Amino acid sequence: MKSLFITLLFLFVFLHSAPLPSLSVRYPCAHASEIETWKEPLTGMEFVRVPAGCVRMHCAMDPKAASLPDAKPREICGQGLWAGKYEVTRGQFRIFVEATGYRTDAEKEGFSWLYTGKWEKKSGFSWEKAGFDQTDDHPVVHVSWNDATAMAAWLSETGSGRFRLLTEAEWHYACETGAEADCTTAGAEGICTSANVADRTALSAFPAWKTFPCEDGFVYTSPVGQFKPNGAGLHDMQGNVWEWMEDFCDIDAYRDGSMHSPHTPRGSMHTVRGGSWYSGLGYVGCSSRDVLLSPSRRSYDIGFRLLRVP
Ligand SMILES: [Ca+2]
Ligand SMILES: [Ca+2]
Repeated sequence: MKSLFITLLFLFVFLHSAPLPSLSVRYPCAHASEIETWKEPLTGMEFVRVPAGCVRMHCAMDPKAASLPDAKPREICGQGLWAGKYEVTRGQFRIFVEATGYRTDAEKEGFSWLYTGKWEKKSGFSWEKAGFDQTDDHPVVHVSWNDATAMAAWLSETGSGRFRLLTEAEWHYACETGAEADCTTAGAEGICTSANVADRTALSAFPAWKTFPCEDGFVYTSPVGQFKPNGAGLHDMQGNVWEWMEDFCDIDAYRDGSMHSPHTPRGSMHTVRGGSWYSGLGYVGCSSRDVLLSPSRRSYDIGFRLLRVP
C-alpha cells in the first residue's frame, strides 16, 4: 500500500509539472462587436458563442513520449459552443450552495490542499476560506470535480438551459480561438496583460519562485475579467485558476472527430487545463494540462468554467 501511495504521489508531482507543447492552429480573431453573448438569469453567468471550427490536439501527458499514440495530434471539429465568459465566481457558487445546502468535498472531509513548500492537506480551507483574500467576484477555489459537476447539474435543473463542464477538445478550441491573430498578446512578458500567472508580484509571498518577467498585480486569484480576453472574447482561459474538464483526454474518444465525445474518465483520473496564478513559465497555456488522481481533489488554485449545452 505504501509503495502504491508513493507511486501515485510521484505520478501526481510529475504530471503536475508536465506542460504540453503548443500545437499550431489558425483561427480568426473575433472583434468585440461580433461576439455574441448570453446571460443565465439565475446566476448572472455570462456565456460567449465560440463559432464552429477545428482544433488539433493530442492527449499525451508526457511531451517527451512523442512516439506514443496519444502524442499524435488529431484534428477535432465542432459546430460551435457556448463557453462561460469567465471562470465560475465565488458569488455564483454561493447562489448554488445557498439554494441547495450543498457541502463541498473540502467541507465534508475538513481539509483542502495548499502549497507550503510542498503540497499539503490543510484543515479548515474551503470555497469560503481560500487561504487568501477573495471577494465574490473572484473565481471559486477549493472545489473538486464532484463539486463542479454538482453545480452544473443543479443549474441544469433550476436555471435556464443545460450546463456542464467543457471537454478537453472544447476547452482547447475555445482557448486557442484567435490565438494567432493580433488580438492577443503573446510571449513571456506579454502574458501579464492577458493572464494572472506566477509573476513578479507573487515574489512577495513566494520569493523562491521562478516567475514570468512581468507584473500582473496579483499574488493569488484576481477578480474574473481583469485581463484582456482571448480572440473568442473569453477571459482567464490561461491562468487565474486551473479549470476542471468534463472528460479525461483519451485520443481514442475523439475518433469520431467530435469535440464532445461523452467519455468516462479513465479510472479516477481527471484533468485541469490552462494554468493558474500559481503557474510559472512553461506551465501556462492552451496546451497546459495537469492530471489529478481523484474527482474529489481540490486546492487553492483549481476552479472551473461551465458550458451551455445548445
Ligand atoms: Ca499573478
Ligand atoms: Ca483559468
